[in-house]
Amino acid sequence: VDPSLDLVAAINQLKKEKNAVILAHYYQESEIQDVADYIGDSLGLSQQAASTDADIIVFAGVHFMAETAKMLSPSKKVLLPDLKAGCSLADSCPAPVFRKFKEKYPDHKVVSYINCTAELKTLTDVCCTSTNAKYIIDSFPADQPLIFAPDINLGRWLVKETGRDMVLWNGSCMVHEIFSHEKITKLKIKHPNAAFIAHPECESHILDAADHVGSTSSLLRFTRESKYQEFIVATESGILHQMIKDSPGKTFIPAPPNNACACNDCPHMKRNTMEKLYTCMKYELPEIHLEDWVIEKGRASIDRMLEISA
Ligand code: CIZ
Ligand code: SF4
Repeated sequence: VDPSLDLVAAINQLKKEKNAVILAHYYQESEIQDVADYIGDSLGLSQQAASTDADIIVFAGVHFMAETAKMLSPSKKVLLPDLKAGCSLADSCPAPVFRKFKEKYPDHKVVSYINCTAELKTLTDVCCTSTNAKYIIDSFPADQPLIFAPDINLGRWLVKETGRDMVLWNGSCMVHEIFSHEKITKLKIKHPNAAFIAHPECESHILDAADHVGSTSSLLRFTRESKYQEFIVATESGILHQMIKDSPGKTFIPAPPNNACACNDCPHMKRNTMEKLYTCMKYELPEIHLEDWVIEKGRASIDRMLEISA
């Protein structure tokens, strides 16, 4: 890419020319969020993907999210700026291994967090997100045994919140499982008036210390609506961009991980760059392809989620 090219202008031009829509996750770098048509968490973006009348969906996020967009809009071209933008959580539950695991529990229904591969969705009865997970679980009769996949931290939190025992798959997110309890405790002492907020993909000892636990959009709403002026935020640091935009007078401190970094970025999300966004729109590559049976079977689990939470 010519370094003198105005990427923002060029991307906006391509959007118009090709009737393309850019959906960006809150964990994308700020510049990408600012050029996007919609910014959201995985639930909000999949709803946008289902309802858009654009010809091309450019998904600035990770692979499983672009797959979900393709399942919901199979006739559209779905592009992902970097095909290697994967997800440690989705990767922690390979469908062939899960299929064998599931065979041990023939009476169980499967609820899967939407952060999983398209193929895992074909083995799932109902998908959920962290926003609607409690509601989805409660929609099953109390005597219906359930398997929850793939995130064990979210699963444990849901067992606690719903009072319902579930068989849990042992997967996790590399970003949310490395927050340092010790460094967070020190930060809380230094900022006694700050609210500590966390995403339920964090480990239970982190969640136990939180003033508010919620999905990406719930955390954003909490920072906007609560009376607190200062927040320590235990989730991917990309979300701070919208928090600061929504509440310019408030202070946001990213919770530190167990390494030398001051904040916690998802390396998969950050594979997408403005340059890659531009070239992907220009050449309409790389494109997401899914087999018809995967679209059909996987989509049923998302449709059930959207029906139940409507
Ligand atoms: O960790 C993630 O990738 C999350 C929380 C995604 C989402 O938007 O639900
Ligand atoms: Fe996957 Fe975690 Fe990155 Fe989200 S933050 S895309 S769950 S690795």
